Amino acid sequence: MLGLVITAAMVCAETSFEITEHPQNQTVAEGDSVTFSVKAKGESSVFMDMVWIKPGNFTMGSPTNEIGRWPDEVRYRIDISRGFWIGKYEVTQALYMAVMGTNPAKEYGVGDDYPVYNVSWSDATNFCAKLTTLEKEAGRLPDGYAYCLPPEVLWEYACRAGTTTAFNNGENILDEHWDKPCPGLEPIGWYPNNSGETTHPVGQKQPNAWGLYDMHGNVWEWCQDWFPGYKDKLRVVRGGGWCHFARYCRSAARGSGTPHQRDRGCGFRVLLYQVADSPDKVLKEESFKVPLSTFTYQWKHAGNSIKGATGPSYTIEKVKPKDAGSYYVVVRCNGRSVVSKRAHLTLEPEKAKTEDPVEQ
Ligand SMILES: [Ca+2]
Repeated sequence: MLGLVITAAMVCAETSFEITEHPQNQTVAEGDSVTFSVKAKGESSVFMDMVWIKPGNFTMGSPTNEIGRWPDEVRYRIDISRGFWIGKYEVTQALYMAVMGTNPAKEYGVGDDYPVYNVSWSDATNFCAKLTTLEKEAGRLPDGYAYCLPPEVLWEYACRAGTTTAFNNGENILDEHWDKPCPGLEPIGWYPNNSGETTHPVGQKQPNAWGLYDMHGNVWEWCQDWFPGYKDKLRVVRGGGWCHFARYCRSAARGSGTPHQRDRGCGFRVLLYQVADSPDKVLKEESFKVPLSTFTYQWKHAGNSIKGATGPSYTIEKVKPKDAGSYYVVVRCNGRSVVSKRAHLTLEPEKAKTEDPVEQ
């Protein structure tokens, strides 16, 4: 029930905004500079929750007596020397829409707080890059930090949260008939025996000890890595999903997909890390919310997009005759857009040269 409450508070994709000041008509002389500007006001409450994961060490992979294991789950002792932030939830459709302006999910659960799926590894990394850019532009992300997909070693460290069992609640698979219900997985994950063949809103099952939801099941999660032995061909996915039995949902289980494959059962969660040492020490919180309500602008002249004119104002340094005409801007926020009124730029007729001597 706690999960349900948090989910409801977390994702509310109500976006309502309006343009409060439209660009104004202007009349200038050739060679002058002119600026059009717009003001948009509104509210959006799409947030992304990030959780701090402390440095430490753990054993990656599974013990040889774990029921359901595959031979590639070789055990390694791993030291994690630097902490990082990871998404508390899988990236939801509202978050994806807020950043990318589209929602590729259909048929297998559609709604703001459902996890996004039908996204390729490339889509997911593009999301991370764009989110990094937006957050830097908004002044919320210091230099030296970036969003990315989790390397699988960090994914498994965060998933296990100190556990060494098949699932992060201390439970294991007890039945080698892989299609049978798994009581240990039931309270923490959506998998074929309880999913009803669809995804579910994030955060409804119990979190792990570090507060992360849906690390087992719901949607598979893309990781950064190439699948071992398949460099340049397959990327790693982790955690299993609503359409794969309990065996695939174990902490150590590893799946794969081609980088351009879009699958109904695969989404992702983001990781925020320090790319390089940075003088900024802004990010110290144990957890924080990223408000994804950034306005984006695209100015247009005579109906065509003006390259690079993507701010709340647009300046022409030296007006030429070809610049005359109508201007407007398309303002977007969380996938919704509003078009401003048109403003006309008119050139003054050439001034009379009164300073010239009058010829007799
Ligand atoms: Ca998942």
